[in-house]
Amino acid sequence: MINVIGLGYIGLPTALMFARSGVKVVGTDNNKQLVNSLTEGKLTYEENGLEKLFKEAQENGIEFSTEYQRTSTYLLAVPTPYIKESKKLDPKYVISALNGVLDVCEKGATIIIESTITPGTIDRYIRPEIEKRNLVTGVDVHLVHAPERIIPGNMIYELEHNPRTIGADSREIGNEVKSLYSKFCNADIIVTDIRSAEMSKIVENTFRDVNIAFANELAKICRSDEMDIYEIIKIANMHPRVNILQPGPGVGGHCISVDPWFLVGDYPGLANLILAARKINDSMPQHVLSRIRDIMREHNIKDISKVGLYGLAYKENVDDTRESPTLQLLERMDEHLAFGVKVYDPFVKDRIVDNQFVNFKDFLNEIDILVVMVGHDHIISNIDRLKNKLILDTKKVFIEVEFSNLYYI
Ligand code: SAJ
Repeated sequence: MINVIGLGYIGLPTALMFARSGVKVVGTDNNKQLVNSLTEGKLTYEENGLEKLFKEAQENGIEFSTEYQRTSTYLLAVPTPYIKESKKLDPKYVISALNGVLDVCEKGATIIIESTITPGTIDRYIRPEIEKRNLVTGVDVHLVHAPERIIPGNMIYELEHNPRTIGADSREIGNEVKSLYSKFCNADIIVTDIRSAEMSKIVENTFRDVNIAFANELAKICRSDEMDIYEIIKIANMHPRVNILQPGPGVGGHCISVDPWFLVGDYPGLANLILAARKINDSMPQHVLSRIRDIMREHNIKDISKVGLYGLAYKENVDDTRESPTLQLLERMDEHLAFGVKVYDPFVKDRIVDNQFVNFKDFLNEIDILVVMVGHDHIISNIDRLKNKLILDTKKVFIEVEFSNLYYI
């Protein structure tokens, strides 16, 4: 039996995949409400294919509980937030989950940590907790780091098809965990040491952040000198060894906008390019504000409440708003006492910010400038309703010919 600790964005689908593949699974979370709703068969967030997977896992007897279970295999998928001031990872949830496990686990149990952690976290924070109890790693418990790689919006497919990394102290345990994941993962699974697994996860997300920053910096350069960034990226990408990503209103989500900070926090003075990239991506909401100002000036619009931000999620077709560029932008506006901008997102039904609309028609009726912050399919399919708006399309979801009043970042 596997006890999966933490039933959020990663823990839940992973627990369901194991259950579907025939492994006995108990999912544990200290959020009673979450456990109750899962037990009643209600999902807590939307994701492609999650409903179907949930049903199949239920048919295979998955259970949910607030209690840690006594067993030989644990999977920890709890949050690893970062401390804003120091930019370092805060391991408090992993430590508390680990202690919960150590209270009940069988001798020789394997504890797999899926949560993203910085290089050295297991040595610095996890092993000492085990030693405090006079337990010996490799005898009383085995530690494994198996970082997740799935992308919101395509999680279920990627759980099955993405290659994985297993970091373990011994090859034997690494191979055991590899065969466990092979029950649902059809791609290559590489077994390595724990520090390499920790570092490679952070490196993957940092690679993407740096590359998005490059696209964003180019967008600013092109804007300043009236060049078409999209045309330039299209041409440059025809080179067989060039692959520039897309500029946008900023980088959100709990991974790419967070993980590079761990390297900055842990290696000050060394992580220079990484820090610069973070700063560029964090400056994009401000750049969008400047673009809104340009458009307001050009059209003599003085009232910010005539501006509507479309999209609160951090990217297209998901309801996840963590670190979203729209929230970053609203924060900037708040700092400058600029209130009244309207907001709408078809995926975000709860009101989480001021002036948030739940009805698209009402939202459109109130605004003159529509700022597309997120390229949900919904906005593309509603293109006909936008003809009389000024549009700032920060994600390039619309092409020039469709509107006369279309602006890009
Ligand atoms: N973005 C751009 N331009 C691009 C691509 C993305 O501005 O060309 C923005 C998105 O709009 C979004 C942000 O970057 O705001 C991040 O989105 P994403 O789709 O690039 O990635 P995430 O955060 O959803 O998921 C990432 C993935 N990591 C990599 O691609 C290296 C995923 O595989 C990881 O599992 C996930 O982080 C994680 O949990 O670590």
